Amino acid sequence: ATVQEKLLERVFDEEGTLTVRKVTIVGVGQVGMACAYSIMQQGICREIALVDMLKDKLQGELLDMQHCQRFVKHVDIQASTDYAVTANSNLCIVTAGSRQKEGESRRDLVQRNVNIFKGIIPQLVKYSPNTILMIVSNPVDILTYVAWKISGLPRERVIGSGTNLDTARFHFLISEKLNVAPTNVHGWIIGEHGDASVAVWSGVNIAGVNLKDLNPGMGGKDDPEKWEDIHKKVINSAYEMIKLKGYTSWAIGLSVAQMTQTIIRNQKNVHAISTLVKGFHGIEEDVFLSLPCVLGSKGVMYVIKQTLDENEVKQLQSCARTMHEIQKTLVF
Ligand code: 6V0
Repeated sequence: ATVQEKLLERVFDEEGTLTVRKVTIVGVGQVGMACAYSIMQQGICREIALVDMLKDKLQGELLDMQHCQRFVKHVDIQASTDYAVTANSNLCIVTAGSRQKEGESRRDLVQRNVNIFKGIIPQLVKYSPNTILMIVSNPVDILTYVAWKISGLPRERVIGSGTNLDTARFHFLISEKLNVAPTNVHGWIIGEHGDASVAVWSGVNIAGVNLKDLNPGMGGKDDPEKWEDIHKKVINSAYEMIKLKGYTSWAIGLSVAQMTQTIIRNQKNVHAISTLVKGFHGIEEDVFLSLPCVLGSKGVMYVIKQTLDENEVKQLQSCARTMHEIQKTLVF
């Protein structure tokens, strides 16, 4: 008998008896591993499956994650280039693909990453037909649309990480200017993750005090306090980090982990995520952009009908038209 047989008396066969909470992450680069690490560290699920096409990198990351297990709430980690490892995932997070080089915009990556998605998305759906897909690869809004089309999944189960991260950056910068903690800053960045994002200045508040009531010029060109610079910094932050450290990782990892927790635990928190926005704020195109959404274990439960001012609506509509034009040029 083996040591295991001498030590342990089997009471029942555990195969198939548990409802396992499982998350797959495709792409084990800087972003994928920051997501995996944050999700593991926070004990959000029971199983994590990692997929990439780089076998050695996968194996190295697997070992490193396994050696973490002594320090965290135990999570089973698997890694493979074969998508069979992802079977029965509740959530599949896609971070695979090219990232921006210095001077490139997110939109410059589009056809390259669409080609990669053609290989990935059908495999994920084949092994986990009931999964929610969360797209992180850029340009995230367009790729979420592409994933929705390729997957054939209902709209509520295909989301993009969207402006949840931009919103967190916004809260941080406002918190610095006011000397109030970021968690107590309320306000939203919606629309495109990236250059055309919309800051909803009309709703920014601390403890219910609307900041625009205190400074009606807030967010506009004629504001002596130049609050608009905060939104510019949010837009430029990825470019700045790419110039300084080559990529961005930790904050997107935590942003994805926060939304993963909402989904896995059916928490109904509101996040700014990329969802099908046709019909909202006068948008007529089949495009994905971020709006505040109530998330649960089946995906997007509700879209919040935010009160926006005329200028904010105009910006959203114009962004939707641009997205639609780009989508028309894509081959998939
Ligand atoms: P990276 O470090 O180059 O990692 C990308 C990974 O994808 C690599 O390990 C590749 O081997 C893998 N990969 C490529 N093609 C495939 C394929 N066909 N199948 C499986 N794996 C594949 O890039 P990084 O992790 O920095 O960025 C990944 C993506 O996330 C990029 O598109 C970024 O632009 C995007 N980001 C999105 C953010 C967001 O807020 N939505 C934030 C940061 C980066």
